[in-house]
Amino acid sequence: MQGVDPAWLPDVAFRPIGIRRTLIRGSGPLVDTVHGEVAGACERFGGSVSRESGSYDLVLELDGDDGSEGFVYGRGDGCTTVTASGARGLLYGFFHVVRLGETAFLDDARRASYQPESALRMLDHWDNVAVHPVMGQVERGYAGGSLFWEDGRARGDLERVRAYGRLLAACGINAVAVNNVNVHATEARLLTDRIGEVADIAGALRPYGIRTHLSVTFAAPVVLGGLASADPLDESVRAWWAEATARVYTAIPDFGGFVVKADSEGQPGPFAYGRSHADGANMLAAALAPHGGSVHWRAFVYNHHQDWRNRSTDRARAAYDHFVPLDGEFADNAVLQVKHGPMDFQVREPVSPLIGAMPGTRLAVELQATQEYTGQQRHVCWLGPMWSEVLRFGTDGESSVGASARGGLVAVANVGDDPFWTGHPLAQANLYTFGRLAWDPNADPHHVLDEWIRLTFGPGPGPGLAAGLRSILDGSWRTYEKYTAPLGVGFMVQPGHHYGPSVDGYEYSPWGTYHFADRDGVGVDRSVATGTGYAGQYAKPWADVYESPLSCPDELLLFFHHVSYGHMLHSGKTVIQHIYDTHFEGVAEVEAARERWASLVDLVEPARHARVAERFEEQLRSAREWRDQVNSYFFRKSGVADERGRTIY
Ligand code: GCW
Repeated sequence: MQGVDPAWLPDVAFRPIGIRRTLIRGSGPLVDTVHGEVAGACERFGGSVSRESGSYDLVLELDGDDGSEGFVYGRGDGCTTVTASGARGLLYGFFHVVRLGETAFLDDARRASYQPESALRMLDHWDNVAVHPVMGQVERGYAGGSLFWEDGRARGDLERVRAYGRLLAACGINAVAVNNVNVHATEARLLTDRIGEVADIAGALRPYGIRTHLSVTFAAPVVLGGLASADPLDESVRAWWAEATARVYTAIPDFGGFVVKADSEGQPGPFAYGRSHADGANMLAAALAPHGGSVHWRAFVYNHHQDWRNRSTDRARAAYDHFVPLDGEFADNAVLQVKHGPMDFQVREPVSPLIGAMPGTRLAVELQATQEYTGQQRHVCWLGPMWSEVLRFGTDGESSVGASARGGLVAVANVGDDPFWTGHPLAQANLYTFGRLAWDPNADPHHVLDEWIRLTFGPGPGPGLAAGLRSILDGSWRTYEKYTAPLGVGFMVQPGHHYGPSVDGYEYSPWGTYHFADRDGVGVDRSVATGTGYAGQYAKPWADVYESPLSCPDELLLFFHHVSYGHMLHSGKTVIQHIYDTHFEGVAEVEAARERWASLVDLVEPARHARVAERFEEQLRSAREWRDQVNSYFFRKSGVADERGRTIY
């Protein structure tokens, strides 16, 4: 497609397959997709593809269709084989060969099977159909308009959506929710009279094994159905949902299900009727069950009308307090979707204590690929290491978050109609990494990054280019953390749009995101002994580790404790000196990354190079602003000078 970046699927990645003889066995729409891929590659590079037996270099075989997604890969007697017993498995096996490139046709390889760890690997789009007066087309979107919606309707030309589905399949994603969880009036109607538009999008994604999901408003029976109530236990309400859902399946037979944000930040929910969130979720689960769909019910429920003077209310506690008492009450096809941290996608948060605390509930863990709080795709911030830490975290010291996420892994999408997909071309690495980690939460994110570099800039990007990209991206999350809010305290952003520093931006706000800095110290006391009790929501050993400032890891200290500026960290620095040092270091690291990028000018195509170079200018400006605001704020509060005598504005 013209003008659209091929991202990790440049033509050249298909050359190793395109010059060879491929045999494809099996039938069905996804086999046709694979056939089309191989045929296209052969047209470009001269090889051949057939469905008859003979002598081949590559055999792609679908044997049965049991709905599984794994595949067996092997090579022997000069032939590479992929065998799958489910159609998606064949598709993923094909892209596995693409990823391997020439290697797939070299030495004999042991047969190995590949299986996704989690059955649902999903992207949630916070896209509005109509441009919202405050949030724009894509809420927290930093990559232009929506891929799906334009001028208040589904795009007529869905070629780009198809290309998107292809990119997603190539990194293992199998589900997409196509509209914002904040469901406004226009978007609400996607469920009913506008379902045809959703069906068109689903049609463009289906050839790549992607199921379509829809965010719906809990108030739909009232706002769309004209009923007097949306009470989940009211029979007429239940009947309305059952009918509406049946109509959705008539339009989209493989529809994935609903995503619901209820009783959260002003969205309607079951509380208005004195019902529990299990009642609400189960009503929708019942409507979806006959059709094989699921409801993704979000656990992001908290009081956003807080009084900052009331130190017993703690937003971090909210999800656990609301949902743990409901463990065991949710239907099998109700998935509780939990943000990975207890707050809201900050650069550093502890893992949500809810994950691991609801063994009788299917949980999905939600990450945020869109960089709302991590530089809004103007800053380089590769989130692979953060996500990997989260997914490998042992909630009770052993069982990992990745394993607890039986209901799937979800990320808020970071793409739009930008020619580079993600605004910042290097933010494509986040999308790719999410897909690969969702497939295998134990994968080494650095290998995933190398893979992304090799595919996107390769094959065989010169060692200089690969090393340069690695050095720019690898530590970029920690760099971002250094120049923004320190030691896990979070926020300190400008209210509303959340870009750029404002140390007290949310300090006296009803949203409940505080740092409590005064002239003696900073941080939120969330201990059981003297604070909000949040630390006690963890299983051991974490409840003990977080309870005391002596055992709490440095990077989370201010999330869990209010300490003096002179408090000594495990690193051997005082809190105040840590703040100064990291802020100077963070800016220096951005300067170095910008230089490194400049040095790659002859190795990267001009448009991509220029786009990233321009974003680096803004990142550096912004990092300096963060450094100066944070350092001067804490210098003024504490009165403690920088021991290295640097200028603090
Ligand atoms: O962090 C907040 C965002 C909102 C978002 C909300 C959520 C879709 O600022 O824009 O709303 O999270 O996750 O529901």
